[in-house]
Amino acid sequence: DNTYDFSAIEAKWPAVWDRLRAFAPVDDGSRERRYVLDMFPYPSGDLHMGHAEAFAMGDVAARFYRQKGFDVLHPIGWDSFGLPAENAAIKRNAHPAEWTYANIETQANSFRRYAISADWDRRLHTSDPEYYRWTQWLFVRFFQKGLAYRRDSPVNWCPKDQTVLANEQVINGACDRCGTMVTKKSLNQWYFKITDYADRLLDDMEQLRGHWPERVLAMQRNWIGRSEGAHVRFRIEADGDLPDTDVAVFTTRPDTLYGATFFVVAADADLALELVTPEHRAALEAYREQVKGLSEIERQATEREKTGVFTGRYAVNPLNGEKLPVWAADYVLADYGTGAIMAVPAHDQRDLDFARAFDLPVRTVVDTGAEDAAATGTATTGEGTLVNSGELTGLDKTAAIRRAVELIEAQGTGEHTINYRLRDWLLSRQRFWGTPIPIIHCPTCGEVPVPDDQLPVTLPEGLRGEALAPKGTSPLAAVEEWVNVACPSCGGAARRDTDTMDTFVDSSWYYLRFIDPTLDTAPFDTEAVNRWLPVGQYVGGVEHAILHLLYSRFFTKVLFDLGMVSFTEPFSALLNQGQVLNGGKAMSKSLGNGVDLGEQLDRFGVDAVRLTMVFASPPEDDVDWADVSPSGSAKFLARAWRLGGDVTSAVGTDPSAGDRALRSITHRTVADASELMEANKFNVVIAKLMELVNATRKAIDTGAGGADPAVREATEAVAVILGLFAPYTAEDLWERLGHEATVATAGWPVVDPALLTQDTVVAVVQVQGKVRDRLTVSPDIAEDALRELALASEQVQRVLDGRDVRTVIVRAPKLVNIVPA
Ligand code: ANZ
Ligand code: ZN
Repeated sequence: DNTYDFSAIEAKWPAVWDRLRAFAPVDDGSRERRYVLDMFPYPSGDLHMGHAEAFAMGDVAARFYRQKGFDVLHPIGWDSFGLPAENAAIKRNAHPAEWTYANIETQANSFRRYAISADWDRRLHTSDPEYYRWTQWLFVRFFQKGLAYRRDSPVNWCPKDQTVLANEQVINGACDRCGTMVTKKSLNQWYFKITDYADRLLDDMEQLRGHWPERVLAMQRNWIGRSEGAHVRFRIEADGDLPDTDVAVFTTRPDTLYGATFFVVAADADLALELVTPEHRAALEAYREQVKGLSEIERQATEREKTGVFTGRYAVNPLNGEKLPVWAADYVLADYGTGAIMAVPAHDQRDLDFARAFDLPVRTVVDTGAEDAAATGTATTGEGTLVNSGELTGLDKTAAIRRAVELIEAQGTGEHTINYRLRDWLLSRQRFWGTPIPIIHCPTCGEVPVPDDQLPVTLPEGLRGEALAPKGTSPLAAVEEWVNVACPSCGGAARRDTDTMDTFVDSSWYYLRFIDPTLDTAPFDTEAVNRWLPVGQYVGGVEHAILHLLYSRFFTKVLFDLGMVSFTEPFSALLNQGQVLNGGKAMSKSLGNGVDLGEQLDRFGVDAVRLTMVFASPPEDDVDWADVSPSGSAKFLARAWRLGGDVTSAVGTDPSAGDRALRSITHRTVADASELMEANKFNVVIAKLMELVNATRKAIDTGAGGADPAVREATEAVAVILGLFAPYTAEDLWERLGHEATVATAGWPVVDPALLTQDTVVAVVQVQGKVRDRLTVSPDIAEDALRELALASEQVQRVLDGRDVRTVIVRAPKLVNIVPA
């Protein structure tokens, strides 16, 4: 039967792949290892079009390296803790596990249907006690190393979700999940000391350059935000009962010290309250109330009108002894630098705006050639020569920075320093569906880690529905019999920590656990992990460009320091796939432009959808589903599959006697496809494959037919390359060619360099001046041969429609023009 029926093919092969365990690595050292990983999914329902794209890209890469002879590890698992499960449970009076594991089953089935070439034996879920036991174990290691600590601090608080949010979960002052405006609240929270690793997180990006998208590296760099500058201590003069005190500022421009005309402390910092004189206290307190409701982003917005209050105090400039009024304002942030600045309005726009709002002096100290800030309202920030600056006068900016630092260091009033925007990682969550923090609070011994042999600390049973609703304290705190325990150290009455971990902790090490998710003596085996990692190709969305990647990089470095892994970067190469749009817009409920993946698969078949995803654009670009043609893909697949029915030579026939032009195209395609795959140009590979299918079809119809061994060679190459994108069709084609399963490990065709030397050219075939066909031919094709090929063309025959030919003009190898009678 020569009818392509995708449903029949889809029904046939999964069982065979399972039986063969076709996608499990052998890990015996006989082949080079390659770890290809997609960012694991969150079980939020069934798979959607976004998953279909991302996982197609990762799978294409995994299948390619398998064909190239690598021992490929391509695992799949689920990031299965988190808020959506909890919210669903509250709504349905259920347990989060019910929703979570049901969704995982649904997704797993869809992944199987989608023919992801995963090693299913390595499946993991971060919400399994067998997994989170080791998340807890790792937390304890971090704690023992001084990298996990608690502190009281104002945190971003979502009043609706009743939970603490990390800075990055606050988008324009609102909660990133519910949109409620975020406020501040003081809580005792757990942090990871990621700031200790700021320099290494920056420096090690050198290893990633060229292998990660440049924009992701830039985002990481900005997030870490390293600034070089100085701490300069200003003496705040005594006032009445208030004694004098030193307050340091962080500045990147110590060269501008002579241009400082006032001094600002963050209004919300305790320091502001300490400094303020009794006379100005009431005004400050009122102002602080006003500041409370503002997000960090709003406070830093440059276009916002500057506000602030005078504290009544004066700071003394250590270089020139000048007295500067001390203000409290919201444009200075409490938790950046020292929370205090020297204001240099001539050369800093925010300071200038503030000076103009409160009529403070503006003094130019760097002559940049531009007009004075006082006159224009625009601060001058460029290079220039120092003026009005004592011993700095006459120096250029760079030299003046160096000299100013020398002067304050000599005085003992300051020093060179490096400041980071990066903050420690707040990991406490007052929610249920997460990894419990394995710490016991003992009134005598303090914070005591749960001993390793008592891990995991499992989530308490019996909580479901309403009991999980956010209250500001963790739902775990309500389960007294769970909370009250004996101190592991002194045996006295103690209490468990009731917070759970940010789910980013779970996902910071899952790629290590995939090496052996059943191991019950350690989170992973160091030797095995060192064999497989770093991940050779990581695939995922740019939405994870900062946090997940930064946290995973941090974890890897800590594990390196603990001697548990031998590498310092977890992901050697990163591919950010684009989004799937519909009508040029992201799919969304409100736009009503969602496309249901299951429905597309039913209609066009898995292979057609996969092929369409990959063919639509380079993997990094968005795919607009309104612009693509899954039915066109299905037609192509049928065309490729039908070649199998026409090949009549036996398996293993020596191709060397076959048609040289076709052989040349085959070998050229295989060679190009290999290079293009390594450069992640998957869509171009498909375009080349389409040409090869056309050339093969033409050879069957016009050459020696299906008996030509070159036709078999070409069709086998089609099956192998097609297998990267359309595994069902390729497998079936392979069987039609007389082979046994599976084409997935048949091996990449060997290229004969002798066949590459002869390039091909495209000959255009016209009928009465109109282009009707294009033929891929040898550049030294004879005029006769080209004439015959052109006349044999299906398209030409269709246009001629039985008419006689009057003249044929041949300009080999590029052009044929046919004029009918
Ligand atoms: C004096 C000065 C003069 C400054 C000048 C800049 C230009 P980056 O590069 O982002 O690190 N600053 C310091 N701490 C601050 C805080 N907590 N809130 C708001 N602004 C703060 O920025 C460093 C500069 O930002 C510092 O250098 C300081 O202003 C300000 F012509 O000091 B500068
Ligand atoms: Zn104790």
